[in-house]
Amino acid sequence: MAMLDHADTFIVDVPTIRPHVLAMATMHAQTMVIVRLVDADGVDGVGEGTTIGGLSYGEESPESIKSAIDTYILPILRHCDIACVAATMAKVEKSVRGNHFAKCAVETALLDMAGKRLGVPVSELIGGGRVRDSLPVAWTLASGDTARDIAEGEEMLDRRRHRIFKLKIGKREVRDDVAHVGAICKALGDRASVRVDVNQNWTEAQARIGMAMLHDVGCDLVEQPIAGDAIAAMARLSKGQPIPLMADEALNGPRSAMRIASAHAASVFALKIAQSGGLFATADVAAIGTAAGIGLYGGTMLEGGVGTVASAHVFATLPDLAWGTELFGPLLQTEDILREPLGYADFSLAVPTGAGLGIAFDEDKLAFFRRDRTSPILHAVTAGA
Ligand code: MUC
Ligand code: MG
Repeated sequence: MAMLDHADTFIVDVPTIRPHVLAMATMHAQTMVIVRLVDADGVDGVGEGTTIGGLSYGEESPESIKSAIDTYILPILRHCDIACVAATMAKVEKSVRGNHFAKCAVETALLDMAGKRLGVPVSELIGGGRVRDSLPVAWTLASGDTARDIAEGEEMLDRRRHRIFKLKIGKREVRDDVAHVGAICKALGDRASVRVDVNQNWTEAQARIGMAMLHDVGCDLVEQPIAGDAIAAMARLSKGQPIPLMADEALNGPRSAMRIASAHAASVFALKIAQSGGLFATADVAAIGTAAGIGLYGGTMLEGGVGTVASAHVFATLPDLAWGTELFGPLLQTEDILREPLGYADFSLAVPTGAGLGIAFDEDKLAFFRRDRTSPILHAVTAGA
């Protein structure tokens, strides 16, 4: 039995290492919502709810995530045995509709606490348990400039950090975007897998032409080319195109996974813990995908260390992760808010082995980057920033 003693929910803004140009927004910073729960025995757990570009990606903003947690979810937790994570989240589900990002942050914190109490990593509490200790990691080339993207890709290959690259397209004319992708495919050759994410910005007609052209220039995968709710059109494109279509924005948990699988509307699922509504729901989405013969890919909302590691614990339970992952979020930020940065080497991310999430904050940096900070501290940050 464990009762909630106190909680802190706060917003953290950290600059990105370069502008990150997406079809719907250009990011200069990433904003994370962090929730920290402490039970009556002093066991604590942390979770993260992070989206991209304010309200330009999805229906929850950082501010609404914090408000949903503080106003509606925490009062429910105060009446639960929070050691029982699934039962607690089922109670939350009864009173809070939608708000998947907020629920994911809270469920992550509860699982972190549960893992610490039991002395096991979170990956052992999901699905059938952990089956891998490292995950292949893609990098997104999205500087907005082809030559700079090629140089960045070369650098990542040289450093053996990434050999899967996702290009963000959909902002320019289809032909211009394809020329950009073709130039990068040509430069990197068979040393890398090059994929694109259109973030819903094409019409079906544009996608029909664009996907055929992308296949011809050597692109391996097209993520969410058209609107996520256009399931019938996604099915037509999946059937008619030689290049695989990956569902991202279309996936919002197990029910949407079932709809997409039944309609044959995608051949790959981008699994995202926040979009799915939590770690348990992500495992369910993965199970539906696997049962339907759909390939799995570990997606990201460009979370910082907490959300990235929570995702890694889920993806570490998947025996078949044919398309790898893109858990590079912390590397896009100028500062890591974790005491021990995550281990990226040999094109992979090492999944922490400690109890719970297996991570701890750098409290000084956290205090500095909190939006509600009260004092302008920090030697550690000002020196290298
Ligand atoms: C998305 O739409 O998949 C993931 C990587 C990246 O650069 O943006 C995201 C969001
Ligand atoms: Mg995407």
